Amino acid sequence: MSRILTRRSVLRLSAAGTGLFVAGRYFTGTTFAAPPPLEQQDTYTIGFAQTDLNNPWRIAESKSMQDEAAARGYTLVETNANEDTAKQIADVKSLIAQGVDILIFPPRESQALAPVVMEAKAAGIPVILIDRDVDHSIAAPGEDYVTFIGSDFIDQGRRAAEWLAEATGGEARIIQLEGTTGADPAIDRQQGFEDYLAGMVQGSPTPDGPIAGMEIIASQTGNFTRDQGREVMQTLLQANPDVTAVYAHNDEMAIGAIAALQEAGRAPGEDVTLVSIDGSNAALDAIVDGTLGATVESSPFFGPIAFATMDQYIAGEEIPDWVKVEDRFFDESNAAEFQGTQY
Ligand code: GYE
Repeated sequence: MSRILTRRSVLRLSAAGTGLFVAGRYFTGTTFAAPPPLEQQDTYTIGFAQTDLNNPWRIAESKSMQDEAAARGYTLVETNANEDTAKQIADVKSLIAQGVDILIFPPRESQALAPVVMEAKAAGIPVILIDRDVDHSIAAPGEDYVTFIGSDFIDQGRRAAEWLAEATGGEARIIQLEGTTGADPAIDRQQGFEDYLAGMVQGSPTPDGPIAGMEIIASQTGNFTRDQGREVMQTLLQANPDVTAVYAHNDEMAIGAIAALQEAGRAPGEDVTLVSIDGSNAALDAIVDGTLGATVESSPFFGPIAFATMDQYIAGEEIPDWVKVEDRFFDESNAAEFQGTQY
C-alpha cells in the first residue's frame, strides 16, 4: 500500500475495527506519516519521564501531572532522570518496553531525546511532549509525535531583553546564565534575547535597530540550577567586575546569582539589574525585595492541558503541531499581588 495514511484515516480505520490496529504494536519497521492512534479505553497508563526533581518548577510540574492522573483514575508511571540525559533515554526505553498506552514527557535535550520519540512511534506508542521540545529535523510534531505543548521560549527571551533595555536605558554590561546545554528552552531563550539586542524579532528588524549600549560580556551555562547559577556567577563576577546586568534563563539561577552578588558586596537591584524566566514564588519574593527586576512566566502546570490534549487525540480531533502556553509577566507593578500563588 503506497498511499500515505493521514492521522485521521488511521483513526478511522482503527475505529472501524479493521483488526489491523487492534494490538496497536504492529508498526515496527513501517513508517507512517502520523503518530500511532490511541483507542478509547476505560483507563490509561501514562509514562511520564521527568528530567529531575531538584527544583520547585520540576516538583510543581510532576505534581500537576500526578494530580490530573489521580483525578481521572489513570495510572501515571513516573521516572526521574536526575539531570542525566542518558538516564532519561534509558527511562523512556524502559517505559516503551513496559507497553504504556502513551508517553507524556519533557525531553531534557532536544537532539538527544529525539531518537527515543521515534522508537516510541515504531512501537505504536503515541508521544505528547510537554514543556521542552525535540529537534524537528529528527522527529516532527504531527508526524512522529502528537504535539509539543509549551511556551514560546524565543518570545520569552525577547520579553526579558525588552524589559532590560527599558530598565537600563539601553546601557548594560550583561552576564547571561544559560540553561542546560542542548535544552530547547536554553537555546531559544538565548536566541530571543540576543536577537532583540541585535535589533531583530522573529526574523524582522525592530524599529529601533540594534541596541549599541547593551553588550553580553560573558555567557555560561548554570544548568538551570540555583547552586550552579551561584557558582558560575561567582566565577564570572571575578573576571567581569564591570557587570551591570544579569539575564538568567530561569529563576533558580537568578536567585543563585543574587546570592553570589551579595556575597561579593554588590547590591543586586541597585548596581546590577537582574531579569529571569519562570515566575516562581521565590522570584516573586525577590522582586518584592527589590533584588530581582522582573521574570517572564513559564508555567509548569501541564497536567490539565496535557490530559485534555490526550482526550482530543483519542477523539480523533485535529491537534495543532504546537499547543502554545501563554505566559504572564511579573515585575514590581504586580509581583506582590501574585506572591505565594505560584510554586
Ligand atoms: O524554565 C526551568 C526548568 O523546561 C521550561 O526547565 C522548562 C525549564 C524551566 O528546569 O526552570
